[in-house]
Order: sequence, then structure tokens, then C-alpha cells
Amino acid sequence: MSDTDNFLEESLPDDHRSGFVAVVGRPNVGKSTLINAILGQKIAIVTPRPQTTQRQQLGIYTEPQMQIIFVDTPGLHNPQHKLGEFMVKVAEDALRDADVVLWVLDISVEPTVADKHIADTIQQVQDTPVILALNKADLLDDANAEAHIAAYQELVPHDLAMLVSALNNDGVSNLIGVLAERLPEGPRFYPPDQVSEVNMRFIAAEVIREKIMLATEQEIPHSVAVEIVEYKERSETMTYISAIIYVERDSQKGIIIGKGGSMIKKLGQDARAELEPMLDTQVYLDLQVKVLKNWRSDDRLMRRLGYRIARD
Ligand SMILES: Nc1nc2c(ncn2[C@@H]2O[C@H](COP(=O)(O)OP(=O)(O)OP(=O)(O)O)[C@@H](O)[C@H]2O)c(=O)[nH]1
Ligand SMILES: [Mg+2]
Repeated sequence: MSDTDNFLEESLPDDHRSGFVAVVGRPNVGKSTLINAILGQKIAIVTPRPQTTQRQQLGIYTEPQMQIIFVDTPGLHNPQHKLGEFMVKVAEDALRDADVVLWVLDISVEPTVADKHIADTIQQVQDTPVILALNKADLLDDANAEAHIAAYQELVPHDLAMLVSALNNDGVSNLIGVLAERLPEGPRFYPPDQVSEVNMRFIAAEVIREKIMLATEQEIPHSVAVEIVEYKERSETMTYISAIIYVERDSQKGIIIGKGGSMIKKLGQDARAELEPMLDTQVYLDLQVKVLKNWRSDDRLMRRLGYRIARD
């Protein structure tokens, strides 16, 4: 029997708690940063741009007394194309399936109209405890603090609101305790050493997408999908990864390749710099760029690129 088979047999304390925490909120408020901070490692990509996270992604936090499964979700927003609709549906599904809702908010600015819409969406999920993570507290101006905190507290009935800074790891451990108290008693869902459910292929695709989002402007960051065509551990010291970067238009292809291939070279270097220490091997990265006309508005192309709702 492997360790993985064994984990259900392990004796856990009688009051062991476990369950799913849906981490929701507007794009760019710091949901993925917060989950990475809780887990102490990067499981989700983070960029300064809204709509970075596109799919549901689990971050599994295990201690002897508890297992909290954080469900990172795409930012709730008013969708402009099919990809946006898909992303919003992913977030709404996570909300419905959650034991606890963790609404992440950017406390450094006033609540927006989008936050009011999210409040309505959250209120549709009745009987689920709601915790507010008032994030980016490091950017909160003293003069605004009271007014902002009060305005956020008014948005939705909730159990507790906590100031945190995911970036500085402030308030994060308190938040874990608060969430655990609200989970049902029960055994673990995952082996204790598992922190995520995604495989290295997916992580490699996401790292490449992150580097593109960081290096490009305007529509391009959001028009990119990355498909791993081949992923091979060629030897103990070398991993070969070949990937296709899909864009929506010819002009975008030119920008991703760059003058004399300069941009694609930089993207490859940036992605390798992150993947190599992660894999503890050298990485040979073969990147190609292809145009899939308007793929974000085409259900069939989106499904081909792996944007599928599991239960559909
Ligand atoms: N100053 C400050 N910046 C933060 C904090 N948390 C996150 N950020 C920054 O906010 C930006 C967005 O962070 P993400 O974690 O990608 O936000 P997200 O909510 O997951 O965004 P989407 O995936 O687009 O919905 C990044 O530039 C982060 O570095 C924080 O506590 N303080
Ligand atoms: Mg995110």
C-alpha cells in the first residue's frame, strides 16, 4: 500500500475538521496571493492584472487538527465573452459547493458596484458562513480605514471580517483558525502531503501564461491560452516541454514573437527560470505561437483548449 492509500486509515483526533472554502471576490483583489500565502508555496499564478485565474484550483492546507481545501476561483466580473462566462460560472459553482465562503476584498479602495453585485451572488448561497478577508491592509490609508471597513461590513451579512495583507503574510494565520472553526467535523479528503490537485503539465502551462501576462499589454494578456503538447523527463537532469501559445489575432502573434524573436526568447527564459528550481532539472522549453481566431468567443475552441466545466 502506498502512503496515499494509507491516509484514510491514519488516526485523526475526534474533533478533526475538514471542508471546502470557496475563495471569491473581484478580479485582482489578491485571492490567489492569499492562498499561496496560506500554503507557504506558489500553487496559483499571480499578476497585477485582473482576470489572471481562469479555472477552479485547489490549495489543500493540512494540519493534525484540520484539512482546509481552499478553492481558488476566477474573479467575479461582468463577462464580455464566452471565456469570461466560463470563468464566472466556475466561481459561482465553487460558491454553491462551499462549506465556508471567504470573500476577499481590496480594503485599500472603496467598495465598487462590482462588489455590490458579488454581495447579491453570495446572498443567494444561504446557510453558508461568510468570512470577509479585507485584503491589501498594507495599502490602507489611516484616514480611510474606518470608513472603508464600515462600508465593506455593510455589503453582506457575515460571521467575521478580518484585516489581512496576503502580500506581507499579515493576519493570515488568524484567518486559518477562523475558517477551521466553521468547518464541519470530519476526516481528510486528501493525503496530508498533497497541496494541490493539478499536475506539472498544468503548472508549466500556467507559468508560461503568467510570464506572458506580465510581459504584454492591453488585450494580449487575456487573449492567450497555453497548451502543453509534450512533457517529458528526458533524464534525471533534463525536462523537455513543448508548448503552443494560442492568440486570437495575427497581430498578437507578431507581438508575442517580438522583433527577431526577442519576446518569445524572453518569455522562454522567464518561464524556465521559474520551472527549473521547481522541477530541480534543467528545462528545455520549445514554444510555438499559433492563431486561433477569436477562441475566447467560441465554445468549441474553448473546450479544445481545456476550458470545460467538469459537471457539464
Ligand atoms: N499591496 C498588496 N498587494 C497585494 C496583496 N495581495 C495581492 N496583491 C497584489 O494584487 C495583485 C493581484 O493579485 P492576485 O492574487 O493575482 O489577485 P486575484 O484576486 O487572484 O486576481 P484574479 O485571479 O485576476 O481574480 C498582484 O499584483 C498581487 O501582488 C496585498 O495584501 N497587498
Ligand atoms: Mg487569481
